[in-house]
Amino acid sequence: MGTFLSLPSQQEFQDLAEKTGFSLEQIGILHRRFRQLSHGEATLRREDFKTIPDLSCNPIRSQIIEAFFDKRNLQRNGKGSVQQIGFEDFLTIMSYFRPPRLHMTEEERAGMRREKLRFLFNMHDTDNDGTITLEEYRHVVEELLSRSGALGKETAKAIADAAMLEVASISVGHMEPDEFYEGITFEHFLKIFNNTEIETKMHIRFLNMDTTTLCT
Ligand SMILES: [Ca+2]
Repeated sequence: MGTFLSLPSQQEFQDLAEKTGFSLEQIGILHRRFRQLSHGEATLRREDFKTIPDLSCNPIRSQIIEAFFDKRNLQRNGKGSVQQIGFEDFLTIMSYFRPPRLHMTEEERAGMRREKLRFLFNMHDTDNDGTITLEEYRHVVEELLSRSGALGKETAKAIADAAMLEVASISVGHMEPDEFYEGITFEHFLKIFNNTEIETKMHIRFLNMDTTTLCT
């Protein structure tokens, strides 16, 4: 038996709001969601995420679940992952999916954007070495495409390779034919998403408590 999850005090609610940028009301909703997922216990494990209907339809579900346990995203020291997360950890991860507030300064918006991109980057850089290699990238593309069922593994591989080549040319400019592209660094990653308004696009249908949702 784990520890039972208690309702945070008013003061704890305030502190969490300040730390994560969520409103008190949002924290209340997320707390209920957390409690539902953990079955009333104080921590969440990977298995608990497997019951989320919206997530079960997501082709990159295993990467999303892993992201919740990734020390880099939890802003803890060291690399690797943890076995279970508490409510504050949960809020920390959920805050990466928060849309930008109205009246944000340019600087705040840029900071938020960078954090979100860092989160996405970590999701792809599965071995924590600071580079998204062709192998890692291919893995994601294959998972995304395998859902459609129409494409074979070889085709998915070819699409990933072609996309990576394009990424390489955006990141480093002209490459000689014998030059080897080692992979996407975070700086490259920022360049690639330069024209994408990621801060409004990155969200997750995660608050949906409806358990009747079916995969489409
Ligand atoms: Ca890597």
